[in-house]
Amino acid sequence: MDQFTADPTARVFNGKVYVFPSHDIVQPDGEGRAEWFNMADYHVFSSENLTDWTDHGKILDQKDVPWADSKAYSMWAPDAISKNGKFYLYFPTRLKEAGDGEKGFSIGVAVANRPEGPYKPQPNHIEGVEGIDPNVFIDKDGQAYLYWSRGKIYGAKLKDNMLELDSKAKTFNEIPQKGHIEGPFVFERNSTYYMTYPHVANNTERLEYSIADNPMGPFTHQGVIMDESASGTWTNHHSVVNYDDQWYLFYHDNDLSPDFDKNRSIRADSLFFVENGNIKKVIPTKRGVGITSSTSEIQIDRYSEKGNYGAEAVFLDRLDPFQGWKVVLNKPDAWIRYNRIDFGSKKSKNVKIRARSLTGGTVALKLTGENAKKLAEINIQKGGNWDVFSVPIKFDITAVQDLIVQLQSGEGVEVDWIQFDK
Ligand code: FUB
Repeated sequence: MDQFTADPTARVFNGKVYVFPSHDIVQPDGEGRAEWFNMADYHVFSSENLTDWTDHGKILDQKDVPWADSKAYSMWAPDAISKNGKFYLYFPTRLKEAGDGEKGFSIGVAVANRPEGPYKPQPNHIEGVEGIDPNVFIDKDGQAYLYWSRGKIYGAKLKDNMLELDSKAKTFNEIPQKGHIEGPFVFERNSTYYMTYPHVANNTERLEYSIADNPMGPFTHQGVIMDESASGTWTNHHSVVNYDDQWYLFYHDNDLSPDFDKNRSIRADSLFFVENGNIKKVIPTKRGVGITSSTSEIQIDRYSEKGNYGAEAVFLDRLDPFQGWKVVLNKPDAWIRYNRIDFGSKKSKNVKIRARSLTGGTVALKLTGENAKKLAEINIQKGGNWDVFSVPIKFDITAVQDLIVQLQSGEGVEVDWIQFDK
């Protein structure tokens, strides 16, 4: 919520999730390229609980890459992987004096002793690679593979030093050829190799996958992981990671830049497999992943699901999206559900709600499932200003619960956050 991020690769290192995204910026004055991606550097982020994230700051800048055009602002989608105690950051950028288009791109490696860096770029890019969107997969036998794209997907073995190709590049021609394809991400589960990628089958990129019994294919097209974004954002770019026995899809959309889809924001949602190993389509949510403490300001505008009518999330301030959203409950019965709130073991006494309504209304809070009784009813008094309303809750709640927030009566109630106290 404090910068634009895109193309997230999530990896588990030392028991934590590290996310290596691209870093979109607004075009700097007199530099970069108008109406296009502008990306000068990379940051890395980490989290143990997928709720609280640390930004470890800048780990690589275009001006420090010896072989790159230091003014290209083309530090596109990266990947990172660990081998033999070292951490390798793979990144595409434009070669010195390259022309426009993907042709001028190659892929480089920067090496560190810790996931947080500092990363030292190699003097040259990887010989024999023209393209973008590097992805590295290390198989169970220790063999590493590099995949990348340039309209199609390519792949080759990597040498043990992780810095050079160890085979001729192969073009994966069996992956659908009609419509632009980029951003390969390969992972293995139960001896099946999943080649996942953004593909423009219709208007914008959707996430698809193919499978094989070998990291070098041939791959068979299997299905769609995520449909085209409703926002119209042209790109999507993703990674798949298993953390604490749960699979997650990291991807991006244009949440903080609704009018310009080249200033993107990363997201994550849980991913599930069906019994035959196929991937269940992931429905994007702003709720995302992780557990939210009941005593924090619960941003219910980032809900897991909403009812069919009368509830929407809109910016608190359209001119400053970084302030986040509010939920507007327009009509009686309009509702949203926010999943996985941790109420702990000590009972909550009161609930606070930051809200406002021009005409006034009553908001009901309910739990789901067997506990689906009314937890509280909060009367939001008529008035144009934000206020914090507090009421006692009607019964004891503990443990992790999903919460429903529903307009019981009245119209046009706006809610910023909800917080329980002990
Ligand atoms: O972020 C720049 C480019 O947009 C990436 O390299 C592509 O995968 C797409 O997300």
